[in-house]
Amino acid sequence: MAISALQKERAVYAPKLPKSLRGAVKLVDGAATNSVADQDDIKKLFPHTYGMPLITFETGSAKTYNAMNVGVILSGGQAPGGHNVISGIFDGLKKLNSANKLYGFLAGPGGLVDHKYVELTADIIDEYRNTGGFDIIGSGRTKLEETAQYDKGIEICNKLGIKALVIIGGDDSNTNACVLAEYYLQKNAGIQVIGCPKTIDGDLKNEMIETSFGFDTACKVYSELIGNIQRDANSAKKYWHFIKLMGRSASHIGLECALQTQPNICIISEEVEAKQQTLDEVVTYIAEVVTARAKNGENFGTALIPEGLIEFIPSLKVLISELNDVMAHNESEMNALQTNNDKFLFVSKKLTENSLRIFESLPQNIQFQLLADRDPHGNVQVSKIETERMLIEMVEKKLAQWKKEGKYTGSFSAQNHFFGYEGRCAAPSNFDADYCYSLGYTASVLIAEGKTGYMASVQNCKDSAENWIAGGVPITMMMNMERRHGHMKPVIQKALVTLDGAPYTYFVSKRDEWAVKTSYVYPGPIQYFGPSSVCDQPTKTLLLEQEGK
Ligand code: FBP
Repeated sequence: MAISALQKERAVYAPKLPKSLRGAVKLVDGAATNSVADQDDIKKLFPHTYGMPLITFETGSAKTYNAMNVGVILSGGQAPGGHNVISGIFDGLKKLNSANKLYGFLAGPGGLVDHKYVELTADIIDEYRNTGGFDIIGSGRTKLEETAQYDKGIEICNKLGIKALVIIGGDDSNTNACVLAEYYLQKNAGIQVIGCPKTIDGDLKNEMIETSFGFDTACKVYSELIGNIQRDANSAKKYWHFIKLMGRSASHIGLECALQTQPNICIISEEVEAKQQTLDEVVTYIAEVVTARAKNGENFGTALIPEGLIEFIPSLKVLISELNDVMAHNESEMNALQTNNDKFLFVSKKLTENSLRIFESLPQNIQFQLLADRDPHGNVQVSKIETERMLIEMVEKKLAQWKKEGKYTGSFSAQNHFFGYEGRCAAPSNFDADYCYSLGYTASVLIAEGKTGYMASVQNCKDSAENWIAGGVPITMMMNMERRHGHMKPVIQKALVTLDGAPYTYFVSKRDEWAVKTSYVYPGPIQYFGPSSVCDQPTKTLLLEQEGK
C-alpha cells in the first residue's frame, strides 16, 4: 500500500509515556469517591461500582501477570489518536505478558452484539501507529442499553476468553461502559470494563479528566485553516468569512480556535443561552461588528460559529424540541409526505404559536433542514444545519436595512465554510499521539490489576509527558441524573463552556479589541518534528484551565 513520506516517518515515532508507565507499575488508592450530583440515585443504580477510590500509578516493582485476552471497541465519531489508544493497549498488554491477546470489535458497539471481531496482531497494529482515523476496526453509534445486548457480549467474551473490554468513546459511550461494568459484576460474568475519554468536541472532561483526546489535533487543524482564511481575507480585503465549527453541543472547539487565531467574531453558544439571547440579537451583534470595521474601511473579517448554536438560542431550542416531538409522534404520516413543503405545512399546524412564528421567520433552506431525519438518539443532526449560511442571509438583510437608515455605509460580501470532518481523522498531533498511547497503556494496567468501571486517566498534561500522572477514575464519580426521552437516566455530566472559566474569561477580555482591530494569528500546520515549543504544546484551553493548578 502506498504511504506518504510523512506517514513513513511518523510510523516510527515512539509516543512519550509518563515516567510511572515506563517500568513496573504500583497502583495507589486515593480517597473514596462520590458522584458529582444525585448521589443517592447513582449509588442505588450502581451498587457494585459506586464509591470506588481514585487510582494513581507510581513506579513499582516487577510482578507477573497471568495471560489474558482483552476486547476493544471504538464508539461514536472519529477523533485523532484512536489508533494510538489501541496501540497503547496492545503494547501494554504484551509487556505485561507476551501471551496476552487483543481483539477489536468491528464497527462500534454493534460488533460486540453481532459478534464481529478481528484479532489485532502486531502486523496490524504496526500499520496504524500514529495515524489518524478509526479505520483499524471502524466505529459506530449503536447504543448498548438492553440486557439482551449485554448478554450477547458475555457470549462472545466467553467464546474468545476475553476478561476485559475497553470502550473508547464520549460521554454517552462511557456511561454505557459503566452500566456494562455494573451489569457484569451483578451477573458475576468475569468481564471488566474500562473507558477511555474520546471526542473532538472536548466536552468529556472534569476535575479528573483534563481533556478528551482528539480535541487538540482537531482544533489545530481548524485553526490552521482559519489562519489561512484570515490571511486571505487580510490580503484580498473583500470578504467576510463565516466559519461553522464542529462540536455537537459545547463551543469548546470554537473557543479554542478563537484563542489560537484571534478572529473578529466568535459566538459562544453557552453565553447566548445564559443571556437568553434571541436570534435577532446574535445577528445584530455580528452586524454591529461588520459596521464598526466598515467605518475603519475594513470590509472583511472572520466570524466563528459553533455548530450547536441553533440549539442554544432559547426560542429555537423550544422550536426544535417541538419539531422533534411532532416528528417522533407522526413518523408514518411524515414519511408519506412527498415534498418538504408538504412536511412544512404538516408540522406547522402542530406547533405552538410562538414556535410557528420563529419557524416561519427562518430562511426556507433552514426550515427544510430542520425537518430532515434525526440521528439514532432523536436529535437534530446539527452538522447538517447550515447555520453559517442562515446568519449570512440575516446579517445581509439587517445591513441592507441599516444602509437605508444611513447607519451603515460599507460593502458586505460573505463566504461560508464548515470545518468538521477535515479535522476528525487528521494524523494525531504529538500531544494526542502521546496522550492516547498513554491512555491505552493505562487501560491495560487497570485491567491487569482487576479494575472495572474505571476510566483511564492521564493528568498534569500542561507539563511534559514524562511528568504526566496516569491512573483511573471511577466512572460513577462523573455521573448525575438527567432527563432523556422522558425518563430520568444516570449519565456522565457533559462539560459545556463555563462562563467563569479561564478560557472564556480570557476570550471576553480580548474579543472587543479583536472585533475591530485586525489582530489575526496564523498558527500554520501541525508540526510533527522540530522544537518541543512548536510540536508538543497542548491546547490554549488546557493551559488556561490548568494554570496555577
Ligand atoms: P462524538 O461525540 O461521538 O465524538 O462525535 C462528535 C461529532 O464529531 C460532533 O462534533 C458532530 O456533531 C457529530 O459527531 C457528527 O456526527 P456524524 O459523524 O454522525 O456526522
